[in-house]
Amino acid sequence: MRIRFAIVSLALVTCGISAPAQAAPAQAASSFASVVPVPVSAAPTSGVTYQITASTSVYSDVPTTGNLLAQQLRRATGYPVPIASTPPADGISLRLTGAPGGEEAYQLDVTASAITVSANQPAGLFYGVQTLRQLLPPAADSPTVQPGPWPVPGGRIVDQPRYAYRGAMLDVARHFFPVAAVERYLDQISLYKINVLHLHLSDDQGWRIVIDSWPRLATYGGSTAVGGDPGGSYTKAQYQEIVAYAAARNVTIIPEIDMPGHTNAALASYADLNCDGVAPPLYTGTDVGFSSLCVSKELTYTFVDQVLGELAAMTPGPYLHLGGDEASSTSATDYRTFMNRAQDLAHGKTVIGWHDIVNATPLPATIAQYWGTSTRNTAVANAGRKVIMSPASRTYLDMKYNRKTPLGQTWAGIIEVRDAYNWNPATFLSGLPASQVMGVEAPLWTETIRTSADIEYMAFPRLPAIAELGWSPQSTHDWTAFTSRLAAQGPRWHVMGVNYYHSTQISWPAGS
Ligand code: TNX
Repeated sequence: MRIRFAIVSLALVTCGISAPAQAAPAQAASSFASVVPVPVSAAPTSGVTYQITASTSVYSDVPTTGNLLAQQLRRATGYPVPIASTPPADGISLRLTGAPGGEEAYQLDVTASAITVSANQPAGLFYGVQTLRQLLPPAADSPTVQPGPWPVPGGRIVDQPRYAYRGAMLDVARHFFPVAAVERYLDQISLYKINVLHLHLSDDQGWRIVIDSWPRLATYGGSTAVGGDPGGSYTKAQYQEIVAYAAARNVTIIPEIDMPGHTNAALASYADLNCDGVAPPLYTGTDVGFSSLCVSKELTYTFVDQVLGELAAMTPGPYLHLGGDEASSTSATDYRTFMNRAQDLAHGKTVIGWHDIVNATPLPATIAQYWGTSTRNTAVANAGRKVIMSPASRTYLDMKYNRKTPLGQTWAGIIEVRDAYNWNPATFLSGLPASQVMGVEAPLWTETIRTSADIEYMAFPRLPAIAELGWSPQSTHDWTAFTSRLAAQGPRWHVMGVNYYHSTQISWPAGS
C-alpha cells in the first residue's frame, strides 16, 4: 500500500509573474560553457566571434525551423533578417547535409563570417538552433526590440542525445490550460531539446478533449476543475493546433486518457458507464483511487474503443497513453482483464501506461512509465518492457522545492534543483537493464497549479535539469558545472518573462 497524500484544504497560491520583456541586466556575451543541456563536444575558437547585424539573413533546408529562428531574431534585434533562397556566404545556414551521429544529431559551426548548422534530419537542425539561441546574448530571446550587439562565440559543437525519449507532462485535467498556455510551455520546453509533451487529458476532475461519439464527456465532464475553478476542453481543431505547434518544435504530443481509475468525469457524464447505472456527481476535490470504469460491461469497451479511435485519428504520433495508475477501486483481476482488453483497442498506436500496467499483461511493445519513489520495483525491473523514467522523488515537478514553496505537494518528497539533477536514469531502478530505459519524463500534476506563472515556477529550473539527464551523456554529469550553466539561463528567463524559482543552490547573475 502506498502512502498517499490528502490535501485537506488547498492553498491555491499564484506566484507573482516576473516583469516580462525587460533587457537582460547582464549583457555579457554567452559562451560555449553556458549551454543546457551540455553538448557532447564543444570546442570554442578563441578570438573568433560572429556578429548578427542588419544584413544577416537565414537560409534553411527546413523552412519551419528557419522561419522560427528568423522571427525570433527579428523580434529581438529589430533587423530585417530575411529568408535567403540559397545559403548566404555571410549569414546563417541550416543544412540537411549530415552530421556525425544519429537521427537527432547536429553540428554547429560558428566562424567570423558565417554560422552553419548541419544535420541528418529536421530534428537535428531544430536542436542546433536551440543551441545557437543559447550562444546569443539573453536579450536575443526578448519579445521586444533590444539594443544589441549580437555576438555569437566562434567554434564547433557536435552533439546528439543520450535518449530518444525526453518528455514533459502537463496535467490539463485537474486544472484546464487553454491552447495559448500549452503553446507557451511548448516554447519553453523545446528550448531544452525536450521532444515529447504528454498531455494528461482526463481525470476525476475533468475531461478535456471533445469526443464526437460521446459528446457529454467534454460538455459536462469538462465543465469542472479542482477547487471549483473553471473547466474547459479542447475542440478537435484546437488539439490539432497544439499538435502542429508542437511538431514545428520537434515535439511529439502523447495524449493520455486515464483508465480504468481516474474516470469520475466520464462516469458522471454517462450513467450507463457505471455498473449500477447511476452517474456519480462531478468531482472537484483531490482524492485519488475512488473511481473505476465498469469492467464487466460490454459498453465499457465500446466506449474505450470509440474514444481511443477518435484520439488515434487526430494524433499523428505513434503513442497513446492509457494511464492505468492508482486503480484502487478496481480489483486486481478486473484490472488485468480491463487493461489487457484496452491495450487491444489502441488503433495501431503503441501503448504507454503508468508502471502499474505491469500488473496486467503488457503487450511486448507496451511501455511502462515508472513513477515510484523507490529504487526497487522488481515487477517493473523484470517486466522485460521498455521503461520511461519518471521517479516521483526526482522528476515530479508538482513537488515543493522546500517546505515554504507556496505551490505543490510533498507526498513524493521535497525536490530541490540538485535532487532533480543528481540521479542516473540508467541505474536508478535496481535490476532494470539500462537497455530497457527509453528516456526520462518530468510530469507536472496540477492540483495546486492554475496559471502559466504557476507552471513556470514549478518547471524552472527543474525541467532543464531533467532535460539534461535525457540529452547529455552520463560522462558529462557534474552538479557544479551544471549550476553555472543553469545560472546562465536566469537572464534568458528574465527576458522571456518566465516566472522561475530562484533556487539558492544557484548563483543567479545579479538582476536576473
Ligand atoms: C499521483 S503518479 C498521481 C496523480 C496525482 C499525483 C500528484 C500518478 C501516476 N498518479 O494522480 O496527480 O500523484 O502528485
